[in-house]
Amino acid sequence: MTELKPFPKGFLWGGATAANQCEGAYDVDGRGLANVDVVPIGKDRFSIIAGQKKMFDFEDGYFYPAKGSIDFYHHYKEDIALLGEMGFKTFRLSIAWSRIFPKGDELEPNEAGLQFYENVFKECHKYGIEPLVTITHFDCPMYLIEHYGGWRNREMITFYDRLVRTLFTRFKGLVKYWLTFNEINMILHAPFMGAGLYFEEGENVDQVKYQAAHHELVASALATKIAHEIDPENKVGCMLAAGQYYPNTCNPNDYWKAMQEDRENYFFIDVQARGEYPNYAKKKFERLGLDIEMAAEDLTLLKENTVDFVSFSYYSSRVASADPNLTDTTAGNIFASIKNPYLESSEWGWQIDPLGLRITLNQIWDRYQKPMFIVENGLGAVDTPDENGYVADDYRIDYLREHIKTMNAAINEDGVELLGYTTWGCIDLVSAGTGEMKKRYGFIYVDRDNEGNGTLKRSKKKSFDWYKKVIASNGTDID
Ligand code: P53
Repeated sequence: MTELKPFPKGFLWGGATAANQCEGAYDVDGRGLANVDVVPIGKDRFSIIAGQKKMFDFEDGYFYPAKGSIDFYHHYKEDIALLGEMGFKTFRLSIAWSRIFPKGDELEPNEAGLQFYENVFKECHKYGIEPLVTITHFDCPMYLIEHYGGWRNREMITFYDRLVRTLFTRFKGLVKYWLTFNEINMILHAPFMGAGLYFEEGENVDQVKYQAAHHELVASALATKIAHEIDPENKVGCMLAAGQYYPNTCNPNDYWKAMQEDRENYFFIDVQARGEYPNYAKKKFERLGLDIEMAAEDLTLLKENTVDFVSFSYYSSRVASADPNLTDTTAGNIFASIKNPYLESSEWGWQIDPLGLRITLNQIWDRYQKPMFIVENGLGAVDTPDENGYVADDYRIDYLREHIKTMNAAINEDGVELLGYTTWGCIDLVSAGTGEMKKRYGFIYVDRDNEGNGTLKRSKKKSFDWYKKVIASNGTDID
């Protein structure tokens, strides 16, 4: 038996989801249309999420997986009961903005949307589960995109302000852990999905992205301020799609390239956790000829309202090379990376690197010295259920076990401060990258396929009982 030193007392074990990838019910109880609804599965998906192909509404001949998804909207009681059975201490979920403000610029919220989340949070507390709430996990009401241009427009800050005030007031006492923007660095890689950005022909894409990033960073600081004012118990975190870059060789040029790639991602967290634009970013804007418009009060707001903790997703490390002729990149990931010959890959070409998690934890800790929270980690794989819906997913258990080991070492051997761990897609849901249902991460199997067929029946996989034991032993028994 692998015996690990215990995790800290009160360590928040759990799992994570996002509204658009599990709720379905896209037009129920007054919900408005959002960017995440209109991204279909199939070959056009990437150009749409990248803001290159315009698709602002449903079109014939496409399948939109988020419309129905696993219908968490109508199954939440059953689903949370299963998470409770596993002994979850926390459950990460996100708010669909367009359930609360269907168009986004209304003055009054939609009560039915608020009621839904209130029911969900109360259900969590029944089982002693602390909700961890992502305020926006990629969603942006379509109305705000069509009429304001999404996050390129400074007015978005006002709408976000209204959203967060509404949430912090209504859910005071029910929610204490908040994340402002899921994978905020995704704005650079998938700008339509990440920030409702669509680019016109000939536009300076970097200018638009970094201007939108500034608006999100200000909105995030403002949310942190409001959260603390409304309830000093609130803890607000930022959220990074993490994964350290390794240099492809010890050639200093490769190291330099890796450092630059890392900075492109850490830039956001540097602002959110340290409260100011790093010099390397200011210099980069100068070099690129970007002119980021800022209001007089922005820099003070950023400085005075840094986050309480730093959260991140981790699936893999990445590799950078200064050699332009190296084209052997990993498949199926929004983050293109050179292939690492020392690592194995998942069925979707994501490379598996448990030690990379320890490295990433240490890098982030060294950089910020703020408590951390791993809010996504896991293996997307094809599961083959037997006639009872049971899946012997040893591959998933192996993946998680190896990551839990290095996470334990980071805490107990290196001394990093980690609040908790929520595995991605604790119940099977729609993939963000590909829109597939077939790419599963869960402890709970959901009977639904890529075309939307299936009974939606939930069943436990082998990993369900395994994770239950991990949590019950506070991570000491991971066999
Ligand atoms: P999927 C890559 C591509 C898209 C979203 O991804 C991503 C990443 C990984 O960094 O980010 C997160 O579903 C995201 C989740 C998503 C998860 O990774 O493509 O926060 O919404 O589902 C896994 O396998």
